[in-house]
Amino acid sequence: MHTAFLLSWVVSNLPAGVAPPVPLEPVPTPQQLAWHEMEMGLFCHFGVNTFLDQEWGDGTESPDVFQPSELNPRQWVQVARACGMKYLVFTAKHHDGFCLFPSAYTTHSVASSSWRQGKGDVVREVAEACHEQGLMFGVYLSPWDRHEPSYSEPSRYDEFYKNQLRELLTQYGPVGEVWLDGAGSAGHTYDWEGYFALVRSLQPNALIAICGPDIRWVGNEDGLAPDTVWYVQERDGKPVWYPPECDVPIRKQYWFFHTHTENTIRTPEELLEIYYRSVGRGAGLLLNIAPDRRGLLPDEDVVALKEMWRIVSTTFRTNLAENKPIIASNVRGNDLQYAAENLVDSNANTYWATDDGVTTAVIEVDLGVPTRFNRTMLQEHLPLGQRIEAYVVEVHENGNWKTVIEGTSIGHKRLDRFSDVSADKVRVTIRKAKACPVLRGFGVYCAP
Ligand code: FUL
Repeated sequence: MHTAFLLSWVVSNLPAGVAPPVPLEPVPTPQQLAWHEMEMGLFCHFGVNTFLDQEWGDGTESPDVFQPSELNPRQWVQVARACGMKYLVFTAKHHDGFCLFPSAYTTHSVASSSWRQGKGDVVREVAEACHEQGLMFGVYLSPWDRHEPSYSEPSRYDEFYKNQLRELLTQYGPVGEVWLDGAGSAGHTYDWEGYFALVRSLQPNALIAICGPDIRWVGNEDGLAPDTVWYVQERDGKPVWYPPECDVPIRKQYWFFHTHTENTIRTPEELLEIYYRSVGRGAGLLLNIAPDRRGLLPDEDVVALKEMWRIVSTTFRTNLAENKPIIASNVRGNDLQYAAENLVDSNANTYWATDDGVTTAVIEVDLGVPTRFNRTMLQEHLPLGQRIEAYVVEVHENGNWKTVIEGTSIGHKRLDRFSDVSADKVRVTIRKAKACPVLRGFGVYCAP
């Protein structure tokens, strides 16, 4: 008999394993889960402001000022991809109302510009570049519109806005995120529910962010999440999965390109700090690099981002705990399926879990020899909900256990930094959890 056959016969006749933990509701939608995996996206603010050295246009700008000389969104997407970004959000219309696509509902658009004799469509080029190169494409369509005359009549404006949404969501292929900015809208009534329903019907996989129900604004424009990040939030009186996205411009204060602002470009070290305090705290990072008047991402900004990404990828290239011996104080049903080995196997789909009711536990990795490191990474298995509330990381150095980190939430990813240690063992104690902990990954790294 073939061994392969024998093996499959044995496996298929094994008793069914211990049941997985019951999901801790609410849990993320498949689209939110996929978004957590993306971690980082590129925000691109581009429009009439780019050519006028301004941040907020008032809607009186002439479409003719929009004259990119070398527009090439493929370059934007290449940069994003090379720097670990998995999506791009583009300003199809900012507060000035100027549409970067030839909307049929207004004349305030690229169709009225002498640029490419009114035949240009920036949204199309950005969407195509994203789709070609495998980046998720997202749109920013400012609800606040300072040009559109119907804006003063909310119900008429709602129709106008929905028409523009429909254009963007039906003519440019898959749209993965719709970014609904709340700026400038205080006191105005929008048919938000109607907008959401339209997005759901036309692009059921699109995440509706900020004023929408799928992704929340982190609450500042510095790219920083608080140290403790809870995905479950109260919205309309109901607990829902509502993870934060940190949006931040690479040039301090400037979402759009301005001349003579190179001195405001954040340094690679500052960008790294942002990375640790957004992605490293379980939030998403949406970093803005504004295309310049050529229609390209400026070289200086790209250099800073690339250097930040080089440091991140060098740091996290080698997981010193990978496939090292690991033990746990409790394994669900003593079933191999939930073994602690799953934490260091580099397989994102397997996880370690404890028995129901066991909300404190320890895992310990044996590195074999004293090993230098200064970073750890923890990841929860989010399909079963966010569970862990407090944990401690200790290292075994010169024969003694020493605490290096006392943390709270983990979520999709928690990166912790501490000064160099030289330890032969490292352990993580889960001190408090809302239900039995379910972790999918643990990493130990040495940043240069
Ligand atoms: C803000 C806007 O007012 C800024 O211009 C920019 O678009 C930023 C992302 O959101 O609310």
